[in-house]
Amino acid sequence: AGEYDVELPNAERLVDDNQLVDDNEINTEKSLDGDPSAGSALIMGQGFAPGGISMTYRSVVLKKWFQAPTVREQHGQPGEMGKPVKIPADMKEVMKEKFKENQFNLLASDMISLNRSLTDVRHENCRRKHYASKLPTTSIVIVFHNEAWTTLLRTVWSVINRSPRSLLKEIILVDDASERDFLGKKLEDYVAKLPVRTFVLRTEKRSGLIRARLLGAEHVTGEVITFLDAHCECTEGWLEPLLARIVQNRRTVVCPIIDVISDETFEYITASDSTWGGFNWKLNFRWYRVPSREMARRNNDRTAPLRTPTMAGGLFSIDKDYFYEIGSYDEGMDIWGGENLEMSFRIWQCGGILEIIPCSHVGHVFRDKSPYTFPGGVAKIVLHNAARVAEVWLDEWRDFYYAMSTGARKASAGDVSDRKNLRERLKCKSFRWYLENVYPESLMPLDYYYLGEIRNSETETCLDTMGRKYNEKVGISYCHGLGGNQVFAYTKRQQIMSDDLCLDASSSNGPVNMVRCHNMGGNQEWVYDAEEKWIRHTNTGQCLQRATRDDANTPLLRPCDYSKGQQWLMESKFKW
Ligand code: LR7
Ligand code: MN
Repeated sequence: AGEYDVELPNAERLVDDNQLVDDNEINTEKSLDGDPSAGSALIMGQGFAPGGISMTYRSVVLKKWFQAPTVREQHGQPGEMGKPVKIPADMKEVMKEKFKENQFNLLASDMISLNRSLTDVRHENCRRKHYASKLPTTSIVIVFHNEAWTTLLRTVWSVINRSPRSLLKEIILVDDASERDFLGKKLEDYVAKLPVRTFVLRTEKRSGLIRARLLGAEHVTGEVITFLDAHCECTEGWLEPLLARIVQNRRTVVCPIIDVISDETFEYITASDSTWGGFNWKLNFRWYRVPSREMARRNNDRTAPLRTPTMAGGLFSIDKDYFYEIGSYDEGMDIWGGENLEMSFRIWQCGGILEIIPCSHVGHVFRDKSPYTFPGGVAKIVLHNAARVAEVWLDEWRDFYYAMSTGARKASAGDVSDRKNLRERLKCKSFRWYLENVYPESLMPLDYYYLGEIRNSETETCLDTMGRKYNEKVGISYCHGLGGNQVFAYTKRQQIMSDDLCLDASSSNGPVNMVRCHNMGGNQEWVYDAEEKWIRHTNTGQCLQRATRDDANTPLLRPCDYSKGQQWLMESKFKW
């Protein structure tokens, strides 16, 4: 309808099944506004954390569980209220050295209080919301490998300081074979003194974040498991809306908005509330703008839960029993990567719901590079994990993934029979169902005529993205038959696309550019005439023609003239 030319046959049904309780129905209590410090008692950080934390008892108007401590600003301390830390000029060298340890500014992190204050970043309507009076308890599971002391403990303190104590069952730290002394006994002694039960588990050998989380989950005694990365900061009111959503439907898996803690300055930067999770042909997780279809479903209420096709992976809450019912994690995945998409597809395809809860904000230190080793090689591990996702969940759309690189085609998925059995046992729906109902905007097109190289019949040259980026000209080069930059899909929407780029022309004599696919036809609509072998641009009526001069490696738009240079073959029907 309108923006998307695919039908959403089941979209209505989904809404009916799952909108069990409207937020407004339970949003009847008095506003929280008022004196937040009324009745507050100051408890010190028990001698091991700088600064004071104030525990506020607002029990007159509030439910028992709403005893979230609040953190006061500690004037003069770096980074308070989420502000950026400035490193003095004479410490820049030390800073650079320390950066390498974790791929973030460790010096800055070390300067900030473990209890640093943050601003309340929620939308103001969120602050007025009240949630069900009985919320489940949760255990926090944080896995880490060689994490820095201050980021790890600031994560822990932010949980302690900003979660209603009665909802917080315990904090479980899982050390995935770290090689840093301070993460040994020193850490155990430290957490033993925390005001919330906290303990450290250790994987015997490096097992990767997936299996480390599975170990943590086994020790959870709360009703809900909440996973966090080891370099997060939870903000005011982060937990209640997550748990409240699970109460409404225990098959809902919920993520906070993941705000950005700068890897350079540790500034707390609020992320957009209009992005959701998607993925590209390479099976990389990516943030994309929420389409208006989903905004409309939420009645344009920016505080309403947002159905997301995928999650980033590190920060989410899930009913503990449901976590196991739905197949926890794929134990065949190593170190890092893939598990976030695997779980996202599994949740949706097997009857669950995946949401971002905009009233819940948690910061995360985003880094450019991974700081730790990938035993056996990054590519091998990441491609292995991704292949498992493709094999188990993607059905025929796995071709898009394999088309993108020889590496992907060569990597082994290992034995996936257990996961396929799981999919059978849970009677999960097809990837087609997922594309139709959850993610019609996906870069993997629901319906397509062709996936493969597009060859000029005169010259044995193929359309080629040349690895170029947005808004650059599409190229043409010798057909190598290896996929990658020479793989295009010709879709039912009449796009010629490569991953997130679509061939696009805005004037009748070219050039032909690669522009982000907008799924709205226009300059991105091409008609392939299988008889004449023309690729005709609808808006201009012109035909795609190979480069006329040998040195020009970009195809042109010209009046259709039956010449061989305008004949294109879409024949090598994908088969790698
Ligand atoms: O071998 C390992 N063992 C571990 O315990 C490797 C990692 N880890 C720990 C690590 O110390 C950290 O606490 O696992 C956690 C996640 O690792 P990161 O921080 O290196 O991952 P990331 O933040 O770069 O990556 C995102 O994608 C990952 C895919 O496997 C995981 O799902 C991460 O949890 C996830 N992080 C987030 O979702 C936060 C937002 C990032 C985005 C987008
Ligand atoms: Mn992380």
